[in-house]
Amino acid sequence: MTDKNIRLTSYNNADNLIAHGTSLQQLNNAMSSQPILDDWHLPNQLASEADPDQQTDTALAEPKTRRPPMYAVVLFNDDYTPMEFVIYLLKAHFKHSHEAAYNIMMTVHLKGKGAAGIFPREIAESKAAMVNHEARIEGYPLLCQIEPLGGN
Ligand code: TYC
Repeated sequence: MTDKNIRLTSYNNADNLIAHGTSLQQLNNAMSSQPILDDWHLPNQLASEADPDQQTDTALAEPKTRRPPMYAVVLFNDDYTPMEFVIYLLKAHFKHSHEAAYNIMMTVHLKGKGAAGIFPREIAESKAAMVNHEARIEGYPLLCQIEPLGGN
């Protein structure tokens, strides 16, 4: 691993991270403004910044498909919702493994907020509504909101 492979990222370019297949854990790291390691398989340079002589036809072509604007479904910490219930929600609504759910819950618990998943707007809205509804039914104050990723 060389210096060239290490890039600092911030929450503001989260859309760029997601577009390049970056994981939820990396988004959560970026959300708390921590440096992360990017995937060294990916180019370190945007096509638009590359030397024009080196650009390929593929890099210059218009993308044939458009990606929808993406939204993070964000959980907020509170002092009353049980940890086990948050882990249950992350497994049931976002299909996380027990370990991933535990890690996301602890991120929220320790840092105040954390992303449960990343989806197009309507799916993100529906997941947040279901999580809030289920929490209210159980009598817990858990708050779940959606946040546009950078570039929306
Ligand atoms: N802080 C809560 C507790 O200590 C746990 C918790 C985690 C609550 C995540 C909400 O979104 C949340 N029981």
